[in-house]
Amino acid sequence: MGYIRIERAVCKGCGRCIVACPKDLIEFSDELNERGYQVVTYKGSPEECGGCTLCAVACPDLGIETWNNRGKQTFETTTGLTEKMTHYCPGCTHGVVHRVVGEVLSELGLVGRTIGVAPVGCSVLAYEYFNFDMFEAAHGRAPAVATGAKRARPNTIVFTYQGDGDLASIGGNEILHAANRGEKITVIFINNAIYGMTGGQMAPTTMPGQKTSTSPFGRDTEDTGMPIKVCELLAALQTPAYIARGSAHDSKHTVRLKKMIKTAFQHQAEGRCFSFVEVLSTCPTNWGVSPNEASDWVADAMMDYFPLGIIKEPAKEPKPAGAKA
Ligand SMILES: Cc1ncc(C[n+]2csc(CCOP(=O)(O)OP(=O)(O)O)c2C)c(N)n1
Repeated sequence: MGYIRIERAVCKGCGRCIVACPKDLIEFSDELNERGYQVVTYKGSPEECGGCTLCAVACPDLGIETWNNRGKQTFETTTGLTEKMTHYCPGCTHGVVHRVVGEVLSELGLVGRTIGVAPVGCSVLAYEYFNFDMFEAAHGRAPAVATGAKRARPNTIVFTYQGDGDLASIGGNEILHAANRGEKITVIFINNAIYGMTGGQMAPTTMPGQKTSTSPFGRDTEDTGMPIKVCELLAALQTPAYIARGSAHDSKHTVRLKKMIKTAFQHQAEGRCFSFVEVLSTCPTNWGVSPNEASDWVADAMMDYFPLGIIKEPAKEPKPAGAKA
């Protein structure tokens, strides 16, 4: 029989796992945990869960492990992250992206060789959560710090983790030039359409009409222009090797996102320059909606304007004559 284990202590009651379960086997319990969150609980009979992992993939808080019908563990916590509980709000997908980056580097066997650069923004404490050597950069300056680290230690894997205020606003020039120089680094860009840490101000990626604390009547594109599509902007440069956009708003998209992040790090591990993955992410607190409404908003409002997929990749090498198609 399949099995899921829900870690009560870390559950923030966001309810993303409830929506993710294809068999509707998870619900809110009546209990609050030690931190005051209403925790979720398994409501099915033991044999109903097949251990499909979708609940665990949706969880931003490393709160769920799963086993399949043969008793094999299908989802376990990655060694790419520390065991520290994050400070993120319930349903914030920073936690999901942290986990995916940790899983990828762990699966590629690169944990011991990796240096991360944390930004200023909600993920300012990322150095507490990633199990790699980490730098903290000044706001927007992560690509410069990463450039120095990679050039000084070419055999390491260096990545930056940056929000849209950090990367596309104050750090807009930094990222453009790091990409154009072809720095052999990987950039993980969290696009949650807002400045999260400072109270929900408008970001360069805020959607037309989106209400924020500095655009209370909705973003007016007559005054502020259209949201910046950073992937497409960087893809116009000749140098970068790999540019992709994924989303962490639900489990299915997170599985695809993981492939993109893996490819990005593989390019760096194989010596190719500059790989970049943008992640459409949620900020339920500053958007003023529930975690699951936030996920729906990514799908309904953001994904049309910010299309998902591989935006730029190296040309495939031609197959040698006589090789099988
Ligand atoms: C030089 C400088 N300017 C401004 C700030 C204030 N500040 C801190 S975080 C932030 C924006 C964070 O938004 P984002 O990068 O989108 O990340 P999020 O918090 O949404 O994850 C700003 C403007 C700062 N810390 N330093």
